Amino acid sequence: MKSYYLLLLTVVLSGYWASLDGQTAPGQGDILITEIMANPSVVSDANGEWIEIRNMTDHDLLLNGLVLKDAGSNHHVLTAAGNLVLPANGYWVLAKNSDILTNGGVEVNYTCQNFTLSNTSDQVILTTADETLIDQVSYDSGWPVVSGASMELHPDHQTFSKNDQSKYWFQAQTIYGAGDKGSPGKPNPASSGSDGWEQEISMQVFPNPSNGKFFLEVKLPNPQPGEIRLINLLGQDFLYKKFSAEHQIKETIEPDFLTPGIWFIKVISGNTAKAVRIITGR
Ligand SMILES: [Ca+2]
Ligand SMILES: [Ca+2]
Repeated sequence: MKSYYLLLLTVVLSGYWASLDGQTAPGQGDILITEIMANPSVVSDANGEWIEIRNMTDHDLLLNGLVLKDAGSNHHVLTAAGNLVLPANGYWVLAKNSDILTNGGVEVNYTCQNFTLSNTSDQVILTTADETLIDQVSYDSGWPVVSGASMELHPDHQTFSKNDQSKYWFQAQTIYGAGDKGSPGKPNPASSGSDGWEQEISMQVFPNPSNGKFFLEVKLPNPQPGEIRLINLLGQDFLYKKFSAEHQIKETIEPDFLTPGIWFIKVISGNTAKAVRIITGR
């Protein structure tokens, strides 16, 4: 009987040590920066900024000693008395304020003071202790940084190099905690990509209703090539015109097929889309 327990203890202990051995230090691309909340709205930036990272490997990663920094003066070494373990395929949220009652309702895995995120342009750089790059993201005003919503890296484009490009980042659409939008510590929803940046498109249609001739004015803060589409109540979608990357688009819309009733004008530019309902009374 005694030898049975000894055997059991040996098995349990060896499993324990094996799992410690299984935690390795990350290399390039093993961890990706997948979400950034630079401009919270329900709480102050000092209380509500956070970063989400994801373990892209199927083994646990040890984060002790890693460096989180920007191209300026922000520089933080991840430190703890024990092991900082980012689980296999798991997510972590790093934030300045880990108090869920005052940080906008975010569950934080690691508190990282002295790291701030600009609302216009900044860098998030994660390296090993010896400065080997694990991942970095550098954003500027061409990225979807808006008040009250994080930027989410699209789930289909989560690679070391793709997250360097603004076109794979989207304004979050799902509400968390106290009311801001994002998915801290959770997979980024694919749906974010369908109507990201919507708030930033300004679109005017006049007169509306009209006898069939509409004037359209669109302002795009982040100009990218796109198209104007007309959609009827059955959801049938007609390409009306393509446009090149410009800040302002002015069009007169008067196609033959615009029969009396309700239609939608939809403007799609890069990852941005906006639709307006129009009524023709001809
Ligand atoms: Ca990157
Ligand atoms: Ca997320």
